[in-house]
Order: sequence, then structure tokens, then C-alpha cells
Amino acid sequence: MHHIDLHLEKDITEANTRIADGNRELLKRHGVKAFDLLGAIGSGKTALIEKIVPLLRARGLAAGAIAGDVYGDDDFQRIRALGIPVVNVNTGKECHLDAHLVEHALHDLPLDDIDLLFIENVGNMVCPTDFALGAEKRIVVVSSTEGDDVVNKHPMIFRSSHLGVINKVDLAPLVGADLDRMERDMHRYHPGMPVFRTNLKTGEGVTPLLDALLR
Ligand SMILES: Nc1nc2c(ncn2[C@@H]2O[C@H](COP(=O)(O)OP(=O)(O)O)[C@@H](O)[C@H]2O)c(=O)[nH]1
Ligand SMILES: [Mg+2]
Repeated sequence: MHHIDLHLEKDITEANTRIADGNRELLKRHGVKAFDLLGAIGSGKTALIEKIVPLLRARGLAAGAIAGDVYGDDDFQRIRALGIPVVNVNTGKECHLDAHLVEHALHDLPLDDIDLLFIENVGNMVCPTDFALGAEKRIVVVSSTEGDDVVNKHPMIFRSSHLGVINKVDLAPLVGADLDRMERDMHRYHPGMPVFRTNLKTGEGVTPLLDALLR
């Protein structure tokens, strides 16, 4: 990369970080705990929201969401069907959300009525890494069907996340994925990171993850 491109990139991420800090303060003022959901297309980010919201409700906690996608409102519709406040954000050509887009979405949400906010990022394991949104924690979701070498190929996203989810454990035998290898790779890139194994079709494994989110 050219010298000038590197400077431009640094300016953009620094401006983003300033806005993310503002988002973090806004969320804190309203008592909202926010999570940035990262992972490839189809890893199970929306399914995680679908399984977690009823469990939260049973504990008397209210959820909200921001659905980030390049185009369309498929995820937005699925999340809205859960009966929680949700805002759709289309990035157009960008492969990640940024703090500015999230700032706008936050203004359209009833923050005082929300305890936990899930920000579903655009499906991608590279682009979102450098763009903080102001969330308290990042959850990275991978699935067995992406191949058990998927973690090894994407060090940065695991270094910048706080919780790991290995999803589609039911399909691991069908695709021959070694889940232990995936977990080992996560811990190699991020020692000590809590890792949860889930089947988000059935909801298996979601309660321990939820307990970790609420800690
Ligand atoms: N068999 C199985 N399918 C799953 C599981 N989790 C998600 N899916 C399916 O995988 C597809 C992609 O899930 P989705 O939540 O939309 O992924 P996203 O793109 O990360 O939001 C959907 O058809 C889900 O029903 C799982 O644990 N097992
Ligand atoms: Mg989705």
C-alpha cells in the first residue's frame, strides 16, 4: 500500500473511533449493554438474536437490535417478528458497519426501553475488524460448515472479539469439521476468550452464552 493510502486509512479509523466513543457514552447514559455481532454470511448471527430474545424476555430483560446488511431487509424482518425494536441499516457498497451509521440508528431506537442491544454487523470476517461501533463487547460467530480451518485463516477478528461462538454443531459430523480444532485456534489467537458451542436451530448452548453476556 502507498504511504498516502496508509495515512488516509488511519484518519478514517481515528474519526470512526471518536464517534464510537460517543456512541458508547450515549449507550451508557441510557443503561444499554450493546454487543457487536460479527461473523461470515450465514454463520448464525440473526439466528442467535432469534434464540436469545425469548430467553431474555423470560428473565424480564428487554432487547433491541440494529440489522446491518449490504442490501435489503431480510434480517430486519426476522428480528422485527420477535417483537423488539429494530432499525435496518444498509451499507450499500461497504462490507462493514461504522460508528456513524450506528449513531444514526441509535437515535431511532427507544434506548430507555432497551437493556441489551444487538448490533448485527455485515456478514464478513475481515472488514469490520478496525471499525469500533461503541459496543461493550464483540461476539464472533463461526459455523462448522465454513470449514474447521476458518478460524486459523482470520486471526484479527478473533483478537478483537470478546466472546466466541462455534455454531451449527449439529452439522459438524456431516461436513467433517473438527470443533476442537476451531476452539483451539480461537484460543491460540485470543488466549482465555470464552467460547460457546451452539445449535441455533434448536437453541442448544445458548443459555451459557447468555449468562456470559449478562456477567
Ligand atoms: N442446521 C443448523 N442450521 C443453522 C444453525 N444456525 C443457523 N442455521 C441456519 O443457517 C442459515 C443462516 O443463519 P443466519 O442466522 O441467517 O446467519 P447470518 O447470516 O449470520 O445472520 C439459516 O438458514 C439458519 O436457519 C445451526 O446451528 N444448525
Ligand atoms: Mg443475518
